[in-house]
Amino acid sequence: MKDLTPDRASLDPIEIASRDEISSVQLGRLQWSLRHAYENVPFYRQSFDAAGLHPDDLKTLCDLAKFPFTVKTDLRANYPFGMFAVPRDQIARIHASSGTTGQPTVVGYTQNDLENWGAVVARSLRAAGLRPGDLLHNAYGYGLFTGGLGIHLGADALGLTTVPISGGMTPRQVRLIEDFQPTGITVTPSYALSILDEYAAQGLDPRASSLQVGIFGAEPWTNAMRNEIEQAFDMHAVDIYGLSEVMGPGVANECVETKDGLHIWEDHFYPEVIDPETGELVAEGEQGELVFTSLTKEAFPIIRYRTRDLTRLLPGTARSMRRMEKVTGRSDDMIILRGVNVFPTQIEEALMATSGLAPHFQIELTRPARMDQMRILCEAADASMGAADRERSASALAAAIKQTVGISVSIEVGDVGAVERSAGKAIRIRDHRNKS
Ligand code: DLL
Repeated sequence: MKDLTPDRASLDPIEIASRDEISSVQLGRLQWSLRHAYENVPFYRQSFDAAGLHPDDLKTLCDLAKFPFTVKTDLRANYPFGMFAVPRDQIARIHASSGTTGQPTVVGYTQNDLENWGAVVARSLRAAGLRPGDLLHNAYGYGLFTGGLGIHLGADALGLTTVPISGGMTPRQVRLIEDFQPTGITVTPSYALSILDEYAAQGLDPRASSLQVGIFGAEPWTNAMRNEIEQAFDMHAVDIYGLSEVMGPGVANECVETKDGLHIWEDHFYPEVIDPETGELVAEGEQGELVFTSLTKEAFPIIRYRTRDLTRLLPGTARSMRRMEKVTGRSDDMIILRGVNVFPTQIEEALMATSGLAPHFQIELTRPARMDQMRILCEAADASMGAADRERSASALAAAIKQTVGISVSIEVGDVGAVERSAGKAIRIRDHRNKS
């Protein structure tokens, strides 16, 4: 793999500034952001007032911990535009979550917000090793989802040539990668695997492709999956994180030279990690739920938003800004199986370590005789695999899960294509427990 480390001179000075400089920028911006939210969004005025707090009470960064949290239901209760801090006619763009689990969450951006978003995504793409003039195959979905258009903004800001292909039509994805010769690809890790399958289906060698780096996010993925993708394509695989409520993609990104967790662009997003049970800040470096406060957003300031994502904060390495460890999963996706906490990423790790199986999987939960059961549907690595080999791989995977996670599960090794594919975020869990 080619060394893609960006020149130090090409970085934004703040990325490598001293911690004191970063904290001083954060404090000024945080005071502005709290005041802006309080003065322009009735929800924040009520929630601060109810807690007996005023934006002036924030004298140091640590004072933020006194302020109340914001959660997804607060955003839903203010559907559609109640959380906006500027008049609707100053909103340049609206995005929204799909709303499959209820009222969609609507977010808005002013023209300045779009510029800042472009700047942090450009920073992310540069950290991943892309430079002006590179060609980018952007296979995140375009539309209300922030992935496609968010990456696009950053690619424009960095000066890339963007192919806005969006998700889906997998044979065409492969054809255009082969014809246009991109340096980078932006896509969910699960859809990258579908593109990989399509390479095999077309009899093409992915290692011979022009791709030098893939920038994967929008869903949890493990270091085991990173190895799998890097080997398969002979390219770097780096992690990009973000969420619509805070901005979209580009809240944090891994650096290609270290791949040791994601640097949070702390001059725009202030991170905290809390104990999800008590809401208290955890000790430095401990795992917990990630909470974000926006520092520069005009249209949709967000104060102490509980992401539900579980991670820990680590000191800076390739940049001065702090890192977040690869997200283990969302607290919503944590399965409690007969008293044991299980994340789909743990199943992914065990699957990757088992030979004879493709990297696709889905977890099915049922409750036949009032006992929770987990079944993992996965696939034979190749169509010619016979019943005995499948049986062997299934037993090996069940044993690995028993050993690493501590639960007994049943495994079904289906044919190639048996696991449902998605062109965006994979659906990892099918929970039938209330129906069985
Ligand atoms: O998924 C934004 C995005 C687009 C990020 C493209 C990266 C690339 P939402 O649809 O609002 O926004 O979903 C946000 O996805 O709270 C996490 O649970 C999960 N997520 C996003 N990035 C990662 C990642 C976009 N790198 C939710 N690792 C977040 C693990 C991630 N989970």
